[in-house]
Amino acid sequence: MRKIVAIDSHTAGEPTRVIMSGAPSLNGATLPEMRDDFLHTHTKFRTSVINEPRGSEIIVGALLLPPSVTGSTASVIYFNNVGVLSMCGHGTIGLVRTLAYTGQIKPGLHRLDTPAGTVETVLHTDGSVTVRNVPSYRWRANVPLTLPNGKQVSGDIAWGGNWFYICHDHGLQLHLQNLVELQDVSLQIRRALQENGMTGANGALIDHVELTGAPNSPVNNARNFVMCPGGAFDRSPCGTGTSAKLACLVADGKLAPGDIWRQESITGSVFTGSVIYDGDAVIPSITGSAFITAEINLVYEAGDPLANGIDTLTPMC
Ligand code: PYC
Repeated sequence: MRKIVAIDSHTAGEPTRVIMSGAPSLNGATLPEMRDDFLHTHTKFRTSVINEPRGSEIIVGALLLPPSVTGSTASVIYFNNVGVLSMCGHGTIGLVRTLAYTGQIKPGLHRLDTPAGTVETVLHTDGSVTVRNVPSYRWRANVPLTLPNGKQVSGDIAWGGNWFYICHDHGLQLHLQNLVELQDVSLQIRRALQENGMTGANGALIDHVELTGAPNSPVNNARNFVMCPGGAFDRSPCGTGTSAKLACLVADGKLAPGDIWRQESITGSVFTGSVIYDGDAVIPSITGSAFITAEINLVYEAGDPLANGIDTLTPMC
């Protein structure tokens, strides 16, 4: 009987599962090489942790590894139901909170190495966490797209640690009552991006879609709905998505260093964001809170036909 020990948390509603023991050891001299080894060689481990019946497609997993850069606390590879993420904002807040919960870190500055680069995090004394993300930028502005259903939309293509198509003119109210329509239009956008060969820099796949709109609360600046690569929507405002949005606001002259941006999610939870410049680069900081939800032993009994998780993406028959 195999066991994997994990700690679950949620950051603004979006779950993170940090693997504490039972992870495979990875080959590779660099973090991107280890990420590739994890992606290509350890699919069953990934789906056994994330997919039903032990998980769900909304969970982001975090695999902790020794630091890659001197001075960092750890390296981390984020993963989900379809693969790996270069970076994950809500996951980083959840990971920092988890390391504090287990007594491995105290309030203060902690660097974490991710495949997208090293991020600086600050665990505040009230338990909230600020993530100074990787340099973020808008790659293309106002890119028009015709969806498979004939609808026309436009949006910005931007990097915030993952690639996003950020769409303003989707025509939908950003409310959970519209979930089916929001999911449908996001998935149509993703299909149209692929069918039209639209990518991020260096041909990178745009695997996140962010629909933006007015906030529900007057104290916030905007609301979003973020469709993640595996077809689940982000319950939080999405750390990398908010970073990509901040980069677009800077490019439009609508946000400057010193300004605070309050980003509301489709569930009403909030991240605050700000930017600094590092030369020409825009470095976003995202602040939010995470809460521990479970300390778990994932148990895999011999003979369990679903030990590797249900593959919800491939029809069984
Ligand atoms: O917070 O960056 C994020 C994120 C990416 C996918 C889900 N959450």
